[in-house]
Amino acid sequence: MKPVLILNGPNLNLLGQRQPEVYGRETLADVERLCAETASSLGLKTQFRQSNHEGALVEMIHEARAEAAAIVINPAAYTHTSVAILDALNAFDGPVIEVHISNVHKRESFRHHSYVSARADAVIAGCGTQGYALALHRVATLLKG
Ligand code: DHK
Repeated sequence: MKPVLILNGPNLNLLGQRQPEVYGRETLADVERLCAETASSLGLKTQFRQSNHEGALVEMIHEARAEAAAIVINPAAYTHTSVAILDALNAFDGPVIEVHISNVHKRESFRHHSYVSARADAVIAGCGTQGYALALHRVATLLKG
């Protein structure tokens, strides 16, 4: 079974330190641990990656075409700007789940639009880092189907 790629966009390397009132106090390492534990309970494997660079994220999605069964992506700020990430996801055949730690719809209006949602099979926002675990549960269901 191929792994589920869990992809994190810009500034998420600072999770736990930046705006904890918005994103919480857990770090990205905590999220990676949560994902590994959740995946193992579901019989899935994960590959956990982060980049601050749009092109690097696009290339990781290209690699996933051959190497991953599904993608869980928090594109962070690129959610609201990146046609390139949308196009890359459109070239990926498996399930795609979009995750936002915060409820983007409760925040500034520029966060209300997502390019990635045009491709995502599901969108999870406002569940904190638990959103990643919820996304993996949905991936497990979709991969069984
Ligand atoms: C993370 C970010 O860095 C923001 O740019 C997005 C997203 C929201 C999140 O909630 O995980 O607007």
